[in-house]
Amino acid sequence: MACEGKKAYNNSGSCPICKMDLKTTKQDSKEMDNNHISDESIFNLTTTWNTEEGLIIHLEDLKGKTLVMVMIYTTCKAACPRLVADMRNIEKQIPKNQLKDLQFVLVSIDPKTDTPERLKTFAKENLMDGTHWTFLQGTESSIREFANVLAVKYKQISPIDFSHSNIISVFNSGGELIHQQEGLGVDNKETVRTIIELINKN
Ligand SMILES: [Cu+2]
Repeated sequence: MACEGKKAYNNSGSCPICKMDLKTTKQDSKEMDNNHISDESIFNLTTTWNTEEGLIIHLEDLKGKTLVMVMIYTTCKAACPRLVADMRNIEKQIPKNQLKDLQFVLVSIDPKTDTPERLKTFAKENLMDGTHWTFLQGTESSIREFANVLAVKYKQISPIDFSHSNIISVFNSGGELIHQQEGLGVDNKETVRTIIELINKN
């Protein structure tokens, strides 16, 4: 509630100072906090992405869920199969009833090969076609921009191969980077603990 001045009150009635009738304000402050995106949020990236389901989305569309993200390419024979296994290993340790508050996101670094169709096939082959899995195809520049935020480095080293960092990143529901694990088959206790903590906080 607000009167003509700048003060706002939780109750209806009249302003105890100026005695004017209070009017309902458009939005209460709690609601405004929920809509706020901090400067550090990946939701500030305005690029568009194609999902494996053929939808066009902004990263902001992922808002509201804890995010576990990794950058891969589907034809990788070396590191990516192990990164995918690591993602599934993390998934296994999350209580089933909490998976709805979580989104696992795999961003391709090879948008030429990894079309939405190709990503869909890859998702099915790897039993990652549940609704809590999302695969994204971007453009060369949107992928590079996203990688920079994650401090992921990658480089095309042959027509079919890339060298790349092996990093799994955890974001809170506001799109802020909270935790990263680097390496393949590393101890993921801390990652799982962080994810569950973020889900419970949300
Ligand atoms: Cu790889």
